[in-house]
Amino acid sequence: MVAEIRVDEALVEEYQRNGAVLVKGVFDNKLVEKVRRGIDKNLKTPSKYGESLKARDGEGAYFDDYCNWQRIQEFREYVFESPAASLAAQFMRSKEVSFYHEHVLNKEPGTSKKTPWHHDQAYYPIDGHQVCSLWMPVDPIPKETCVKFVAGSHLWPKWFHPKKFASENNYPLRSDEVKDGGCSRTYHDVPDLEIESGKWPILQWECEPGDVIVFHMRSVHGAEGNRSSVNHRRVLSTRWLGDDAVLASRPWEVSPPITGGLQLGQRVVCDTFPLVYRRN
Ligand SMILES: O=C(O)CCC(=O)C(=O)O
Repeated sequence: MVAEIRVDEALVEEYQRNGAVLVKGVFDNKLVEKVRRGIDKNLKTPSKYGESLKARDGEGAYFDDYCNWQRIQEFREYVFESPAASLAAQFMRSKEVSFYHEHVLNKEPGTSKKTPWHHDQAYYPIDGHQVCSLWMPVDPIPKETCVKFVAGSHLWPKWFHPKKFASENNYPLRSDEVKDGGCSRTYHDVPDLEIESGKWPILQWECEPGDVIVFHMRSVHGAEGNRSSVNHRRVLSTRWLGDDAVLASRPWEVSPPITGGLQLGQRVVCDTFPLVYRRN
């Protein structure tokens, strides 16, 4: 059973306003240790989706993989027993919460490969506003290595093309979408240069194991590599969907490439995306 946790309403307001918020010390050491074990299993046995990226030969790798919760017990316990789903419900102001997937990210010591600026929701076949991720580090993260967010960007009217992390190129359009003239929504290039020029305020924090960053799936975010010569930067980022999340179409192959057999417009709750939490 999901553990309940009460969140300070001021933090919920901050999330709703900024699209990202740091919540200090929500997970105990036992849970952090469990998730660390799960991540280490995942690193040793990547799935077909796993990739290890390097900006240059001979340096640390940026590993990422996802959708392993069904085979990694520690992740299942985190999803179905920890306070994560209760947290997600309160931040999204949702009555129910389903689990979309988990994402493991590890930047080895001496990794210069960055996380490009992007927002997540365009990668996913999901429309709706009650959609968030919980970014949970299991290593201490100095501020300069932490994921960073463009404050308030989750409320921008624009949607952005997803980018391949490996090449940092936009996702190619599906051939049937090119033929049909694409989907009805216009997707823009992420305004990297304007973000880097300081046009908008950036949110970034120092984090400890036990902390979590809650962010909206349309919050534009990115991160530097890991300059430490000794410390890994291991993170479990879990994706959660609330009452208004429905299956949508995208003009590229969605990532992860799964839709759980749902029809467009259907609420995203099924065996593949299980309902984890319902507020009493
Ligand atoms: O940790 C990072 O560098 C990137 C995280 C990210 O993009 C995500 O969790 O959606």
